[in-house]
Amino acid sequence: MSLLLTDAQLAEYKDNGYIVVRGLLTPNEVAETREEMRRMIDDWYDDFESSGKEGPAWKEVVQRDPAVQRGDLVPESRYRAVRKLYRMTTTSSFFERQARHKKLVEACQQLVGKDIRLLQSMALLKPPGTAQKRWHQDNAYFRLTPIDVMGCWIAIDPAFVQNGCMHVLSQSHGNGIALHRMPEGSEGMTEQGAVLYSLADIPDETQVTPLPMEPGDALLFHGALKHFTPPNRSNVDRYAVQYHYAAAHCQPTVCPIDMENSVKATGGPGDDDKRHAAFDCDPCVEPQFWFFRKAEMTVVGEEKGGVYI
Ligand SMILES: O=C(O)CCC(=O)C(=O)O
Repeated sequence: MSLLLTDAQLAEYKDNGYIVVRGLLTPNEVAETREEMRRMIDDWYDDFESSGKEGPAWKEVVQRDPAVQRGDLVPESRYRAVRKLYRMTTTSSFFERQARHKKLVEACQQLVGKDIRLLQSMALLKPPGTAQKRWHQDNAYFRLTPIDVMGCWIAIDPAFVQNGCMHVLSQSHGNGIALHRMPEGSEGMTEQGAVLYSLADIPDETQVTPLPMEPGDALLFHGALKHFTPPNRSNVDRYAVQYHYAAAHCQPTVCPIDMENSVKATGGPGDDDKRHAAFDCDPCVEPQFWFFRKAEMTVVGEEKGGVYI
């Protein structure tokens, strides 16, 4: 295995809970990523316009802004109607290959262990006007132990403070998972419940580090690092892709159903029937499920032509 990360970077990750790797993706790979995101959105719209239905699979992969869905907001383009693509590796061979990208996999192996699972993939489009992503620790959603869990957030557009770049609380990864809850006055576990579920105590602004990044730069961060992104107050998009990996030896500490109940208990009435329908796992049978979802894939094998197969 080649070593992408130097000893100094490994020490920095250990101390601070994150590192930024400049130019992890080449300009060509960045351009292909943007194209694939747009291709998926185009396919979704073609399907939607001909059938009039979102369809269950598409609804999960292509997540439109709720205001657009309600008809309260008319976006200037179909791309700006979409806030997030989710679990893209399940329908896109491009993203399935990208999640196995040699540099990505080898960096993750250096940080969390040789056998890794991809917990989830997402593309965060954050068009102008998009709200903040609240302060949180990613393992609050996964609840895996040990926290050999990490995120890899890759800028596809230039990311800066005004358009909502990543902000971290350096060295906040050492004390486990702090209390997360639904914000006061939120309406329980609606479709946005998982988005609203966030840290009860917001870090002091003066301690926070904004991380402006150029296209292709990657933020590798520990699953317990506190982080957030502010609203996009600019007039430009802020595309990013994000992969979460965990070492195969990680185990869930909370049964997903109990987890679900504790989220509900901190957040209002919820909608039992709707939430129940979101479960597709039996945690007692398949312990690698996180929260209420299954890991997307196991990354094993050998590197061939720049990807792990
Ligand atoms: O890209 C963003 O705005 C937020 C990403 C993030 O922190 C997350 O999805 O956990």
